[in-house]
Amino acid sequence: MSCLAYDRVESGGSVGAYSLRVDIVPDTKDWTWVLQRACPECGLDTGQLPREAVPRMVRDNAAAWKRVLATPGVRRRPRSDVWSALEYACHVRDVFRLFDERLVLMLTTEDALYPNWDQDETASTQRYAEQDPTDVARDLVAAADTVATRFESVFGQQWQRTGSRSDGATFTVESFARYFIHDPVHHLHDVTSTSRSSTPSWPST
Ligand code: NI
Ligand SMILES: [Zn+2]
Repeated sequence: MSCLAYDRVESGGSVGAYSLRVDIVPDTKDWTWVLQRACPECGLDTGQLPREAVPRMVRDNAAAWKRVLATPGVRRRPRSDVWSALEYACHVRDVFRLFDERLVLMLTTEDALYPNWDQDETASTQRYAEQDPTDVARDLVAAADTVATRFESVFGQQWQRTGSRSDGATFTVESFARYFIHDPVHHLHDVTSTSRSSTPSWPST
């Protein structure tokens, strides 16, 4: 599975305001382009979002995941190489936690450098597929509330504080907020889109 939060370092050039890598390889796909244009899959256009909308979007998204996790079949993978709804939900919960940690780092240190996170390794070592959907729903909602509250606390010049990934992609708190919200929105689309049974919308690795 590939995802915007993936940040293993690979060779790549940097162009443009967000250090977009253009010579991407499949398993290190860089999703910073979601800051530049609407996503053709989930439809979210992060550039059109008021930054103040992010906390409410996070909470709405978490509420939707809670509904998804209460339906039958959440452990079923549509294909062997596509995550189940449960696995996606675990990932989204961990994205909420990870981005809250990164936001704290940006708010408390100058030019923060994010520690690496390997989402596929996490999915494997944390045994996403074996987790309990009720526990995951509870923890996902709690993690969403934490990061939403953190974004609500951001004010004034804090929006311009910066952080960087190890691949050189650099964010302000504002672009980080836009970049962040695409991930849970996109994954909710992944698991609720009607085409899911036949066409995985997310590249696998
Ligand atoms: Ni993701
Ligand atoms: Zn998307």
